[in-house]
Amino acid sequence: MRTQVAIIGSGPAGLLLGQLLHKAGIDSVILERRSRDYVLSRIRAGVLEDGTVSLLDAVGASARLHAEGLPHDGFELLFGGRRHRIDLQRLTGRRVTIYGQTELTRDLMDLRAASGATTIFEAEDVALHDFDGGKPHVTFSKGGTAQRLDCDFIAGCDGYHGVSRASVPADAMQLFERTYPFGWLGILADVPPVSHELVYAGDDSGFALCSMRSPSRSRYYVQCGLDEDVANWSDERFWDELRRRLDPATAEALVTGPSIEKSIAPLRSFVAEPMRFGRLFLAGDAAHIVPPTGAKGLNLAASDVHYLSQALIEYFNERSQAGIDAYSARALARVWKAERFSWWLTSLMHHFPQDNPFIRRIQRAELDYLVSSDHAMAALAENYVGLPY
Ligand code: RFL
Ligand code: PHB
Repeated sequence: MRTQVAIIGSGPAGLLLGQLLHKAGIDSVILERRSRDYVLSRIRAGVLEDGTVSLLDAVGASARLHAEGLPHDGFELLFGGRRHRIDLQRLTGRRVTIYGQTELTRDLMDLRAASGATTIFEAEDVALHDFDGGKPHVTFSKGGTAQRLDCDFIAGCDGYHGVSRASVPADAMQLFERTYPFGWLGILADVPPVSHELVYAGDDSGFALCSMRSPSRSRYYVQCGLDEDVANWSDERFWDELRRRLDPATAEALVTGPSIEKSIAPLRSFVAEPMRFGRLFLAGDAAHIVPPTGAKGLNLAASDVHYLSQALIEYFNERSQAGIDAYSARALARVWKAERFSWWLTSLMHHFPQDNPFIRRIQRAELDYLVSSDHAMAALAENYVGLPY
């Protein structure tokens, strides 16, 4: 089998890259380790920057997003027993859109299937070869049969645990990492959201987030210890803990019901540099992870593949290496700003076990400052809606 670009992974990064290339007449094959249904069962991101929405517009994958997604002009910070609104529209003239990653992935998969491009699900033992030379290829097996895919380039869009980054010699890469001493316990439930906008709560009892997928489906999170077992969290225990972290009026308004998904995600900041090794490019979670507090992970995957598709289009259409040579530095410049923002918001809003009362007072002073200064709020807002590409 031969293609121009072998894409490893059919998450948002791989699927969006495939469509951006397809629009430009560039052929790709996606190799995905899991089944289609498995990929579509993962509950993840919910907040899209308008840059991400524009990319989905550009590939024609946004009809359902515009019909069913929820445009949000602001969000709220809850501390000191009060909710404070961050007016994104007033501060930046921009907004975000609430649309689940699962739905976005489904839209991109449907579009890819309709375009006739090849996706091979349940591709086992994917291995990357000769990406340092001129003849890269990928081997894998499907249903027990060994196969080989020859290509001009490999795009490693296979997430944090994928094979692409692991194929790069350790001495060719620098890793930057911070782990946090807590995780997020998340729940999805078919109950109306407690508020029409997201509420980030950072009060004395620990962080909580009230988010949503639709006017009838809520997504809630509470900060939890890394040693917590989801099996010990009944729905009742979760709702009690969430109520404890909200102000009385919000807690009173909370509508509870049976969960349809419950899981714990550890929080991590991670960057691998560079994002290109010869004819292999890394994009999305394969190259970097942010803690979810800033809602940046999926949006960074989108900006990476925007830069990467431009570079590849330039190469195939104009035979110019310039975009390819610039890819890693261009992508990393935006990645590091989102890393900074996500680290900062995580540090501001969470309880760290080692924190002493001094740090708690500093966090509170910063939150007070933030909601009293338009300059500080504007800095938060412009990062939240997404820095320019
Ligand atoms: P993905 O989505 O992990 O997709 C990678 C794909 O590669 C496949 N794969 C392989 N395929 C072939 N061979 C192998 N050896 C392979 N190994 C892996 C995997 O099966 C998978 O299908 O990475 P991608 O495309 O880079 O997308 C990144 C986003 O998924 C991620 O950054 C976001 O979900 C992060 N995130 C959020 N991002 C936002 O922008 N806004 C949010 O509101 C937001 N909320 C979140 C989040 C992530 C969370 N979790 C669970 C980590 C909330 C949570 C709780
Ligand atoms: C979500 O809805 O899953 C979500 C929203 C905002 C975040 C993180 C996750 O910051």
